Amino acid sequence: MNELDTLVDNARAAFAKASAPADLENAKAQFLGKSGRITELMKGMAQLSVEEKKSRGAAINVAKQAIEAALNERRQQLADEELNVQLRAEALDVTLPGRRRVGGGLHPVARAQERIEAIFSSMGFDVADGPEIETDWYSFTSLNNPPNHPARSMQDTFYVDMKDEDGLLLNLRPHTSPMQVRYAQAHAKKYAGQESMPDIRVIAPGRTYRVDSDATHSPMFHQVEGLWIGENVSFKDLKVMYLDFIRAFFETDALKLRFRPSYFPFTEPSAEIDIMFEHGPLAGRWLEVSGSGQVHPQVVRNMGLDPERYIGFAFGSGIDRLAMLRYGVNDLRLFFDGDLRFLSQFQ
Ligand code: 2NL
Repeated sequence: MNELDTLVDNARAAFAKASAPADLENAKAQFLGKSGRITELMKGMAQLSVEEKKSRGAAINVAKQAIEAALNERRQQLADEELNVQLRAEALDVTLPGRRRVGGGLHPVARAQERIEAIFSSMGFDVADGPEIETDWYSFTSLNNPPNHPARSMQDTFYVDMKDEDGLLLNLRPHTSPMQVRYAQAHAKKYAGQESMPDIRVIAPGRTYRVDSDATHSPMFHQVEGLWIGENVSFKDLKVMYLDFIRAFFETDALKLRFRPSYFPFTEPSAEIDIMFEHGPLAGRWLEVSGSGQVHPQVVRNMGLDPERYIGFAFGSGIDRLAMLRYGVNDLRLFFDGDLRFLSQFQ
């Protein structure tokens, strides 16, 4: 084998040994670089005759082209290998099982509220929803609260640093009654001047706020109030309606209802509603579940209705408390801590 063939073989071997593009470029310099073997051979032709230069030059060129071809081949090989490594690394296993989404669900208080809405809807009640930031008139005056009533105080009600048209601070509604007054006003206006008006049957569920915080009180809580106003509505209707509701809510007829005299400025007479389960862990104890009463004539007037003609009954229950009784929760704060160990039990 002549010297040039050996040189080409050596170059091929050196390129084959290079396992990365940088190694290959180093190997290239040894053969094709400025002071590489080919350049050296070219320089070595200086003393040769013109004839000899011609044939020697041609032979060196053949060797140079063979080395360049070997270099390009190896470059392509390395590039292919690199691509294959990358493709293997990025390969998708389409047979892998999909990632499951963590299941969410409704908060127990929201579930209780949805049950309440469904039950009252089935009994022909509208569900009304409205502002949580209220005026002094809707939260207090319209409900017959005297101007100096303690409920109006900063110790009991949250105020917003913004005034209404009367120059009074807006409040975070301490009950959902304002929404019922708004609903009743709209109803009265709609039928004003007509011979008769269909009964007002509405519930107002939602968030309410009071300055209060302990194991049984949260500064934000949920209330549902119900209102039924017509020309011929009585305490009997309230009692039957509430008994139907509470039996549907707890899914049992084995419970008793009791009305206990009480006082609210917006109803006269007023009563607390207690229930007693006949079976189960809560059996045998009277549990207070609602306030209620005949809507005070002044409140009927504030709704835009004639209290000589229209009479009404109302109740107000805590949704959080109903949810606690239904789901057997003993501390109200669990509802508002956002602890998934607690919340996920309801899914
Ligand atoms: C309570 C007391 C009650 C009402 C709410 C009401 C609403 C209007 C007019 C008259 Cl628009 N009354 N609501 C009546 C009696 C009691 O709730 O302590 N609930 C937890």
